Amino acid sequence: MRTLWRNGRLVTLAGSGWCTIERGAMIVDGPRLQWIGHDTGLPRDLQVDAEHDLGGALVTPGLVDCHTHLVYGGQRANEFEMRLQGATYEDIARAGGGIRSTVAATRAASDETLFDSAAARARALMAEGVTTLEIKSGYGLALQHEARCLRVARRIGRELPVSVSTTCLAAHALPPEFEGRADAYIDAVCAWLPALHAERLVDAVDAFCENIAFTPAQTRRVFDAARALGLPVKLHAEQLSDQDGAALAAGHQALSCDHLEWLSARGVRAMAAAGTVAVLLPGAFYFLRETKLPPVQALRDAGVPIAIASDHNPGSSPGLSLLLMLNMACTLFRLTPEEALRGATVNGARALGLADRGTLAPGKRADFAVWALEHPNELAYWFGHQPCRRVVVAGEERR
Ligand code: DI6
Ligand code: FE
Repeated sequence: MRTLWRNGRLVTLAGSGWCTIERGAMIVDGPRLQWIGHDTGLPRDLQVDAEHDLGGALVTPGLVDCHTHLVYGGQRANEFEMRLQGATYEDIARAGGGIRSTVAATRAASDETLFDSAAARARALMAEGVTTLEIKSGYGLALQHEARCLRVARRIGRELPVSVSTTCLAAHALPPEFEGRADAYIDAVCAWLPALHAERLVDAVDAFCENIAFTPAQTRRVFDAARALGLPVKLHAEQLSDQDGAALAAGHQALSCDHLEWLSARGVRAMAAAGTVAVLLPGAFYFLRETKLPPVQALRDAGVPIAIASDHNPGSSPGLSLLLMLNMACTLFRLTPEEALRGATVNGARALGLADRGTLAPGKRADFAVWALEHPNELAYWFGHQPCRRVVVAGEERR
């Protein structure tokens, strides 16, 4: 099936700057972009099965949300209220709430409930032009429950018109049955990975390296187990304190380090040397009322690619709008609108190890969004506004 899309304002992001083609056309062959250029440059003898006039509308690559915790039971509005009364995120976690309370609700939920709630969240993200979505486990914390959550994530990718990458985050928190035995829990996580990998449930392995979670030494063991299976790693690093996690992750050729408010100059250098993407998560920064900003200028100076994601989760970022994250990346972290859009397209894809998407160029996946906007800087400008009009995933228009 060959389709022609013509008369669009195409923001390709394929070079430096926005790379806009006015009155642009794309020839889509099956799931891929075959040709992109000016309408006037289309081959004269072109034969296509279908043709769409975009009416001058703005088109960008489909959005990539490269960090979500979409599969979980329950919600934590009670903890939001506790924090409003003065408790901190760390206090609540140390008292057995936080991630552990979501683990209890997730274990108690049926597969169907987990799927239905996660699919509804995925649809909310997709409505704003998301065509690729990463989904982490990390609220099961037992082999059977981590596997269940990863199967739900895979099912979302099968049943919804969105491409899903899965990440095993079994090293997210210590489950109650391992209280006081964190090293034994890490042994267990390392032992689960081969089975999860054999079932093809894992595209990458993540961990939470933090004083309320796992130490760098424990994180290293999880990474060694992942790399032994050939799985790429990523890390929740330097969110609440500097654990030197980014340098550890970069030493394992991590695809990304995520959060990074407390990232040191040493961490920046290590990430630059390894080509690791910095995934900034303004939703969690905002919702936890953090004040320490990630070192954006140091990342730019070192040439570390910056991605932006929703970090959707019930504890620190219960939001379902990637466009709001673009706005917050600009207002809170002072990214430019172009950096923000690159963060949710080409650099988000890179954080997932996906080189086949994130720009509009021949050979890339035909994933794109059509917007009721004049200029791409508006994607980071409006908030609480839904300007996405059409979405194409792997060449097929989403209905
Ligand atoms: N950092 C986060 O922001 C999420 N996980 C993590 O390691 C929060 C998870 C939660 O509070 O449920
Ligand atoms: Fe997270």
